Amino acid sequence: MKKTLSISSLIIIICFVFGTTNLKAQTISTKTEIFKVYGNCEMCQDRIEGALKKKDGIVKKSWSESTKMLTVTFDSDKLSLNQIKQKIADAGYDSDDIQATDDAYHNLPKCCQYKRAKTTK
Ligand SMILES: [Cu+2]
Repeated sequence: MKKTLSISSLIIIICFVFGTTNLKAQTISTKTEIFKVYGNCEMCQDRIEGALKKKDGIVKKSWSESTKMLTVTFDSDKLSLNQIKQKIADAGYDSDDIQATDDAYHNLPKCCQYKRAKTTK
């Protein structure tokens, strides 16, 4: 009797451990978004991608010089799409929703001062 009891409690423990692991796996929710970020060259690519950091919840990022599209995979529990766009704007780059300040834009090297879709003035 004692033996069967310990086996069933072992099963309960195993179920509990597996249950919590599953729960943990579910709470990590990554999201992938593709949107336009205005920029010119490889240096821009470094700056745009460099503004997005792993420690903030960025899993993957890739900006294309030819299409000006940024593909970003991130942990949506840690940050939102708007926060990502804000980080890019802080680095001096416009997206369609959130624009860089004029100061951030003018801090870019001349060759990187892409043609802005709309001026913030
Ligand atoms: Cu550039």
